[in-house]
Amino acid sequence: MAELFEFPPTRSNRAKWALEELGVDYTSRLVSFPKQEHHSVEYKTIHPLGRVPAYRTDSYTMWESVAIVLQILDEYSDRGLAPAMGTPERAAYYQWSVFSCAELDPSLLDVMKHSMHLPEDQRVAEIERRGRQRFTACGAVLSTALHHRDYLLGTRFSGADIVLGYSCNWAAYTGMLENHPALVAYYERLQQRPAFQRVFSN
Ligand SMILES: N[C@@H](CCC(=O)N[C@@H](CS)C(=O)NCC(=O)O)C(=O)O
Repeated sequence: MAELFEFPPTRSNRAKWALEELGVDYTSRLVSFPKQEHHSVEYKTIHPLGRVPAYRTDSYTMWESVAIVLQILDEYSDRGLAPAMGTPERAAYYQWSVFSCAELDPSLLDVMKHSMHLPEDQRVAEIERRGRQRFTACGAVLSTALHHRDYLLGTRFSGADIVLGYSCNWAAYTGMLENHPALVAYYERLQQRPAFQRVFSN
């Protein structure tokens, strides 16, 4: 059976959401950060950097939250959460999925660390400021993309919404989502999904 190595509510929730949307039979393997299990020699045979998520099946082991989402949705392509290869919809699907982890996640991490998580004497106001600035620019781009659209690909929910939806959850936690009403409305739609509720209520 497939195994998800996770520590909610971190980025492992992206992979978990995809599994829950599809109803995949999987086993959750909790990797406790407080117990430093992610730094154990054993866990580093699963993820060499000691991070979550990681995903293991009978035939492969992989890590990187977005890559896991895209892989799982391709394995269940009949479920329609991943557009067909080579289509314009697939182009948008790749674009927004990579945009979320390459542009949004780093800015969210900077703001979270330098305004919330690091001890005060280690926080750098300039890093926080630049993170907020970068998120604001990305939020404006997303607001335009989502104008008159329920989801990134239009009326159809896809894996790109799982990837971005996790970033929205993170942005709400840092207090940055509320400056972008279109993103707030989009995130509210995602929160209605039973799979989202199963993942984020724990
Ligand atoms: N780009 C990676 C980031 C993975 C990552 O940094 N995960 C964090 C939790 S959100 C983690 O495991 N941190 C533990 C550590 O770095 O020690 C992904 O999206 O999977």
